[in-house]
Amino acid sequence: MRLLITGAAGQIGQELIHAFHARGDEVVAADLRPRVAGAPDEAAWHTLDVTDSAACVDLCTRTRPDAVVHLAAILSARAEEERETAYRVNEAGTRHVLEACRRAGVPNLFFASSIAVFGPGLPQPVGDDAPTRPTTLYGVTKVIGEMLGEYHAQHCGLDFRAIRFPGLISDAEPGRGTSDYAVHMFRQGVRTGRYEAYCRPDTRIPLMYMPDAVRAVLELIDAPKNELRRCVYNIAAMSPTAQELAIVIAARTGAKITFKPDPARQAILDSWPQSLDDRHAREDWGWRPRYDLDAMAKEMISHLQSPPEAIRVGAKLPAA
Ligand code: AKB
Repeated sequence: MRLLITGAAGQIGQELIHAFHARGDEVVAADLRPRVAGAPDEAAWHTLDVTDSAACVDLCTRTRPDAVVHLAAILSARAEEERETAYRVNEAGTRHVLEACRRAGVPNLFFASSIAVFGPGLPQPVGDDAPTRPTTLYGVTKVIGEMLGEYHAQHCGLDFRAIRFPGLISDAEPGRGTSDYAVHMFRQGVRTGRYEAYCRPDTRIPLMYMPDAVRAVLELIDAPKNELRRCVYNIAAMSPTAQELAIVIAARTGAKITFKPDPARQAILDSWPQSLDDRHAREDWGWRPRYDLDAMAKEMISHLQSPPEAIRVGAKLPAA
């Protein structure tokens, strides 16, 4: 299978390139940013600005992928500070990539959605069909992406599939999302022995370790179409409070993690679900997370404490 990944240099993209490559898929990586260190030599790297609709059509037409994996996006904290960029990349960019698929005859598109499609006040855990009334611009653009994808599925014959990702944890530098506090707790906790989190200790949002997220993408892309009852799926793994996460990290590293809430970022976190109901993903394509909080902490910390040339995060998955 040939896959074109937009936003390939981002937190998820970097890991997906390896995962697709490891199972023998051909990867066409596209990003505004230069080729990431460690990307397999075989992964062709293209400069792509998704705000340029002609460039999207041109790349899809030239590379003729079997599927596009559309990850390019401005994350939540940055989107509030750079609204114009968020409109162009998240809303127009997704529209351009969908239209490029239609015009180039690309039959499949995977879209990275987010827990951010949901807003405050929902009964927990939040199910797939809960109302999507986000209070962040990032969330609004993710809802638009989901709806545009479903429109293309209904009217243009596109096989559109999407996952609403929790806050993702990996050792890569996060890209100005609001769930980043969880990543920084690990990175700073291991590297400097201290971290001041910008949220309250009782903050609770859904989190997931990157190897589970990567496997979910592969499993949903591979799932037989006739077994999928919907295009867009919640997936869940764990929902610790920030304090619970800090305790687990401190117990393993001795790091001193403190809390100084930033009102703007706290408001975003408070608007998101505390936990997700992912029963449709479990029923339709057999989704199951493999990492709980302890398994994630053990592996993340050992990985961050290893020299850079050591194995990649999640290279060894625990048994199902
Ligand atoms: C963010 O914090 O913006 C993202 C997300 C939850 O989608 N990690």
